[in-house]
Amino acid sequence: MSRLIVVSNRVPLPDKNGNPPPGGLAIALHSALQKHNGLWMGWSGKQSAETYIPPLSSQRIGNIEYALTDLTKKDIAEYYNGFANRVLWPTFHCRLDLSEYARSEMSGYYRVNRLFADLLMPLIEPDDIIWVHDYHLIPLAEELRIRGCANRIGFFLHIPWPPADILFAMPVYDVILRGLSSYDLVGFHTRYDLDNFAECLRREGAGELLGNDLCRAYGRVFRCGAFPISIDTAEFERVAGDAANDPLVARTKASLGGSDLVIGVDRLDYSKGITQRIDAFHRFLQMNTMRMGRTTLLQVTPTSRSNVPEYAAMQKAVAELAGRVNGELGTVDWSPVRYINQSLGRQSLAGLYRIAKVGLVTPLRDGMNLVAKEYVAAQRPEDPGVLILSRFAGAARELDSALLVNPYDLDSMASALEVALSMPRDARVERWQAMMEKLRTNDIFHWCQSFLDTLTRD
Ligand code: ADQ
Repeated sequence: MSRLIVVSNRVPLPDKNGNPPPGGLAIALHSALQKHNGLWMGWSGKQSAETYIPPLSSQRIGNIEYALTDLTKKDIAEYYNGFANRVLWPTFHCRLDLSEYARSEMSGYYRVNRLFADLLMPLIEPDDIIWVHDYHLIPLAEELRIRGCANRIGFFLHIPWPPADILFAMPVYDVILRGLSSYDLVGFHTRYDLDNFAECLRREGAGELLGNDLCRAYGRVFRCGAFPISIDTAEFERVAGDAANDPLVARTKASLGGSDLVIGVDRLDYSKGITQRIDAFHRFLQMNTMRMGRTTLLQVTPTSRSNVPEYAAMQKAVAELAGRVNGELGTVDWSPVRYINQSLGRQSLAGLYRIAKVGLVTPLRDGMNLVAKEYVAAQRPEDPGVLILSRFAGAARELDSALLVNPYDLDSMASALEVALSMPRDARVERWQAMMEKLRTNDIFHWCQSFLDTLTRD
């Protein structure tokens, strides 16, 4: 394969020793870029002076060149906090009630995509393969084509693709839909997302799937496919195995004094169903009073996108709810919910997954959900915990040996918690093995390679 160019909103730069930041996606893309003398372009995360954008800042680390651009305050407000995170994110997660469309933000979104195309164009060589990531950059291929780019360009959507009636409620949905037809490969996490995309094209009278992964839309033929993203399974298993002596894990275990741990780990985001989860845990305790004082929900939730008003409101709502449950059911020596807003290191995280009897992963809607996969990979093979997983996470398509629940149905989640905590070891091992087999085959490297193989296939 020729040189690979990856374009994403943010670029996970390696540390001063050249090691990529932890996290399967960053590691897999870095390894693909290393192999192909790659280039990774994106936003630096910095705000430039009011109107002036300096040229790309480039640095080479190992075999990889990183090309970063700053954005103006207006760009960040309109493109990132605006159209991407207040229109596309809620709409694609079926939260039309939270979608705040404004024309200025849409034009900011396109302005930044044009800026990316202008900055990237001079760096592209004829045989380069370009891989664009996620909802921030849907129009990029179209902008590159307008500038004469004839290279192979692939796109991967990390969030779900919504059903047609939801997409069509978004003003300018047609421009977004058409933008995808400029790619040579459009990848989704699951077949459901791909079917939703095809249904949008069909209802719009704009195109159809042709079979053999091919799609015809807006006068172009391109490939489409489902590529379920995954984790670095072997590495996660190894880290979890070494985590017993991690000080945070040891202290947490000691502080539980033998009571059962249920764990939830998510960015603070309304798509993750955190308030419904705490409500379900509350109901579980009310329904199973013998579990009072003997079960703790640890909810680890770093804040995210705090400049978007819905996220600030949510932070308040979750903290209040956790406080209310603790006030109502807690005792001097036991708090039912431990709620923290911190990011944890990989080893601590893996170790906490391992000591938790239940992984409670209940998003209202999620493209994939890597926490579910990490929880499974971190378990002790001879005595694994139980994964309770939302049907509306892309991960549920593969991890169907989890206890699958509807996150809108508090009673079913509460019942699943009791089933999980009282599940015999043989049943836990059987469910875990079935899931682990899939994770060992479909790890993040497999995901990366299969996307690139499909993109470069004739
Ligand atoms: P996210 O919405 O961020 O990703 P997810 O897939 O669960 O959701 O990934 C979160 C990652 O952050 C996991 O690797 C997790 O370990 C880490 N993380 C979360 N809380 C943490 C904490 N407190 N400390 C340390 N690490 C923490 C988007 C989509 C998903 C899709 C991914 C990848 O929304 O559906 O699975 O991209 O495509």
